[in-house]
Amino acid sequence: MSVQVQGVVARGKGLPVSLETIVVPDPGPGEARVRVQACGVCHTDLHYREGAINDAFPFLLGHEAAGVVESVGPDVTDLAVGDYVVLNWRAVCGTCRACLRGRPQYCFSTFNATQKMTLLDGTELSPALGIGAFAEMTLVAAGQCTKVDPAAPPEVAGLLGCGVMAGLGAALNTGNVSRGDTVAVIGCGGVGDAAIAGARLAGARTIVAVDIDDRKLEKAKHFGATHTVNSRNVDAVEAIREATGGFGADVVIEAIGRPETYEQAFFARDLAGTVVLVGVPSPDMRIDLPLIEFFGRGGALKSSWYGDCLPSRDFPMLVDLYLQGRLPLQDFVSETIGIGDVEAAFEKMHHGDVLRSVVKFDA
Ligand code: PAD
Ligand code: ZN
Repeated sequence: MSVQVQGVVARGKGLPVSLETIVVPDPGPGEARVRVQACGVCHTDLHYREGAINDAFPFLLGHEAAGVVESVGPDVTDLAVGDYVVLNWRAVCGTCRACLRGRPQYCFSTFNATQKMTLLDGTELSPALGIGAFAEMTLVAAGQCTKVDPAAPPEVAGLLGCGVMAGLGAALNTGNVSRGDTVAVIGCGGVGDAAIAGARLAGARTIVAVDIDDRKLEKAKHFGATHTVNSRNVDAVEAIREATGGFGADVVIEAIGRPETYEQAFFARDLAGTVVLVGVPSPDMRIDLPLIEFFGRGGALKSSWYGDCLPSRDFPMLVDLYLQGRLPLQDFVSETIGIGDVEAAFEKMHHGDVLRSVVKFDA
């Protein structure tokens, strides 16, 4: 039997989101239906609402979530009703060219639910990142459910489903930050602060946080920044060089997704250093840099999709670090809100008032 629940829908470019009744089908083969307990508000949801990802409106937003498996499709064996899971948007296929070469973190053919959730009139919804978890119940591919220790509360564990994992992984996996490295992180929202926390976990020696909002820089120190730079007042590239013996950082992580900050990242790294772009640009953005600088500076220019994470490997491990007090995931949660408060949360995110607003559902 399909179920009807409330969900947060973006109906058109730039329109405020609305709370709508959505129809969630019974799980078919390879699918699972999950009772969502908490779902964080990520900047990517706002990108969807603004039409910056694609035009497949209406979207069912929300993708950073934890919950409990409510039912599973007939052939699903590795997941059971009642399992506590974090939802992921990288259910790897095991058979694409990336998976076959032993690089499943790049899987080019990840699984989502086959059936569509719909509005009451039958209009098919596009779930954000194949999840759609600003809803009391959502339908996903079984592989999108990663079991973690239920001792971690859902508003905390769910954050690993997107932004915090993206930031941690940008440092740990894509940037391969190692003990003794110097690191700079440009943009200290949830993603950037997670990159800072990741750099600290990896043993970075210097961690420079760059933002245009002093409140964000204060928070960044808490996650491990050793230096802070307000790039509204000073030149970010100069300041990063100054903090790194005049050379630039070994790894610079851009966590905004804008050409001007990418350019800062490009010039703020040491020779043979690495730039990691984890911020998501919009399709109209362009960058114009002298090609000789690409050659002359050497090193690596990388993008980080989802922190190059493997959910089955990384989520349980990071939850364990959290439970041991070694990763302050709880400090990313600025507030818990109701399902009707997502539009207001976008507004707060826009004004820099929060790291993460997390929608909590009644148990
Ligand atoms: P956020 O809005 O919470 O944080 C952005 C931060 O950047 C804020 O602290 C701003 O003050 C700061 N900022 C804005 N403009 C500037 C500037 N010119 N110079 C310095 N700082 C500035 O967003 P978020 O942390 O949730 O997400 C950040 C990006 O990461 C965003 O583009 C999002 O879509 C992307 C993302 N990527 C992945 C991935 O897999 N690559 C996953 C999740 C999110
Ligand atoms: Zn996200």
